[in-house]
Formats: sequence, C-alpha cells, structure tokens
Amino acid sequence: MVGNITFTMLKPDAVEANNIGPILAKINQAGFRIVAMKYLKLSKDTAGKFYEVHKERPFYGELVDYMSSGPIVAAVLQKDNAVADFRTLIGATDPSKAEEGTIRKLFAKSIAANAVHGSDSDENAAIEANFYFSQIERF
Ligand code: IDP
Ligand code: MG
Repeated sequence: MVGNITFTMLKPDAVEANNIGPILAKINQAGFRIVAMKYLKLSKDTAGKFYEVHKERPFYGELVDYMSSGPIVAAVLQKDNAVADFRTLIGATDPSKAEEGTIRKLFAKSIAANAVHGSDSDENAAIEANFYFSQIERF
C-alpha cells in the first residue's frame, strides 16, 4: 500500500470563504477517495508541532498564527501515486505561480493563505496522517 495515501488540510482561508464543498468536489473528481476526515481548530501549540520541520524558516511564526486562526478540515486521501498527483492538483505554493485549474489557482488568497496543504513525500504523508488520525478513524 506504499505510495497510495496523502494528507491534506483545507486551510482557514478556504473554510472562511465557504470553499470546503468546491475543494472537496475537485478532490473527488480527480479520483481521490476520502479515507479519514475531521473539522477542527488547531491551537498554536499543535500548529507549531505540525509545522516543526519549517521552524527555521522566516515565515514559521506567521504560518503557525495563520493555521491556528480558524477551523480547518484535515483529511487522508487515497489514490495511486497520491502524493505526486495531489501536488499536481493543488499547484504551486504561491498561487500567482500555480497552473490554471489547480486548487490553489482557483481558491488561494496568497502564498501564506494558500487554501490547501499537501504532503511532500510518502514518508511525510504517513507522519502527517498519524498526527491527526488513529486507525479506527480510517476507512
Ligand atoms: P507547500 O505547502 O507548497 O508544501 P511549503 O514550502 O512546505 O509549501 O510551506 C508550507 C506553508 O508555509 C505553505 O503552504 C504556506 O502556507 C506557507 N508559506 C510558504 N512560503 C511562505 C512565504 O514565503 N511566506 C508566507 N508563508 C509561506
Ligand atoms: Mg510543504
């Protein structure tokens, strides 16, 4: 089963703009199956832990504040080649550089408030999915 799951979050800007439905529709239309999903608000502490890999980057404080500013949707998605295909579906980190038709091109507000998270490797997909979901929350 290696390589067939990725982890995503619909970020506070996407939730605030009532884009949960349209983004989930795009995800399903692209062939991803929802394995696990929850709606929650991160504390600063939890957001800081999730993004610990970025703690030396200049935008870390801004990112943690932003990701704990409102509710998010966290989900595990399944598809062949899930990590790479999901990165293609969401587009570049900076929405002004994202391809036409990608989720970030369609829905992101800025490089920080960029609508969705997508795992960058199979290893991180597993770590990130385990951060949010137990085995009995996956189907
Ligand atoms: P990714 O989400 O496309 O994998 P990363 O480089 O892993 O991009 O950065 C994680 C998140 O940090 C981005 O999705 C975005 O929300 C935020 N971020 C990245 N670069 C910047 C920046 O230059 N300014 C502010 N926020 C940023
Ligand atoms: Mg990343």
